[in-house]
Amino acid sequence: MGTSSSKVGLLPEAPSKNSYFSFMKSFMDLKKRDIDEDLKKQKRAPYLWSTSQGPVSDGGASRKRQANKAEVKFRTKFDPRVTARYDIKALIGRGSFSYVVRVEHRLSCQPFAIKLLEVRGQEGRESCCAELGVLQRVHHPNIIRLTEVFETQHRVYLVLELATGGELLERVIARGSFTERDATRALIMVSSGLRYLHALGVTHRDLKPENLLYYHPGQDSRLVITDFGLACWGSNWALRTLCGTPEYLAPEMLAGKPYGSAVDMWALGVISYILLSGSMPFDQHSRPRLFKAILRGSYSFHGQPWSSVSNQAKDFIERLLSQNPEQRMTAEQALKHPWLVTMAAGSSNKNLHRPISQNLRQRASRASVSSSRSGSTTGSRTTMSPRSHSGHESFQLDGNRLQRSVVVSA
Ligand code: PIT
Repeated sequence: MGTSSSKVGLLPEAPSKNSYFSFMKSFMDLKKRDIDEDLKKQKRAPYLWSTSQGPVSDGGASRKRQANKAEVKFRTKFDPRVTARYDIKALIGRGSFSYVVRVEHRLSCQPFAIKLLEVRGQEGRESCCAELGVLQRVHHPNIIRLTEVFETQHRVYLVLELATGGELLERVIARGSFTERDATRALIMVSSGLRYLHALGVTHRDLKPENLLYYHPGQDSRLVITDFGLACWGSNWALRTLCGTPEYLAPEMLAGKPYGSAVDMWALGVISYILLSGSMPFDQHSRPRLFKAILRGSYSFHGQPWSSVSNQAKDFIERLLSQNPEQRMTAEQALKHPWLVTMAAGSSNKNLHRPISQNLRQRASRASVSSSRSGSTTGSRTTMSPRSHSGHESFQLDGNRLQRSVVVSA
């Protein structure tokens, strides 16, 4: 296969009679816990992680040796047709089946990012086609832009615009001040991207702060939504697969109900909560407890800095963290919410930076302690992908107990 610009068929997820029973199970997926240590470190302490520097930035000799090994390894994975056009500069991110590298176009000297996807088996190819199918059709300033695609039998190379401004929360920490107005700026951009995606019929399904990148380091940078690895066509009630990052999963998805683009809006509510407080609305140690809290909708605005946050901002979050997806704000409605429309003009303009960054750092250090304990699933922010799953799983609250049920392939 050569350089490909071919359109990829859509892969709607509307359940057919049989496929209903073969929807993939997602949770407690041990395979996913085998994800390499680099990724675990990266995702467990995401708030203090520099995407642009990666784990090789802190200078220790053994780390440098490891980094060199990793560098040799990923370089060998690039097809000569890709390296003929692009000079591979550095590894900037790594997933279970993928690498993201910074490259330079040899002719124009322009920087880009290339996401290399390892395509294994039929399922791998299908999920890759879904990701590619979405990326090839989206054009919006708040969505990462795909410029070129190369395909080989076992790999796909997505050439993407290079976002160098860092992750959303890294920037919050790096700033000296952070106000509600700053939060609304970021949330308007994410909501605009979501409004566009949802109007096209695309649900992202893995919206979280790590997937929101600033295009450049300047104050006026746009924010772009990245990582369409779980994105799919089918926005309303057509989807059943349980996948995403535990802390951001919507209750209807956990409950195994058919769901739609409202799951992205729930995730936006979680992100808004984090952005204004540096803490998670649902922050239980074990997954059963976490899921129980989400299914109950038990979160609060207690602790710092919530007493300094406006009621309008809290109302915005409440309307996103609504248990009933039909009552949850859509992206269109979020953009019309008075808090976003006025860009928090009615709030006190207090600098919330200190409590937010304190909470973010505390959480990051708790996560790194728990990640060093073997066998712990605490704080795992790893995306759960439907790729290796063979059944449909859901969770129900039965009194105080969380019941898990799995429907495996018929
Ligand atoms: C950048 C910089 C960076 C990461 C990315 C792009 C990743 C982008 C991406 C990842 C996906 C996807 C689409 C885009 O489906 O640090 O410019 O999984």
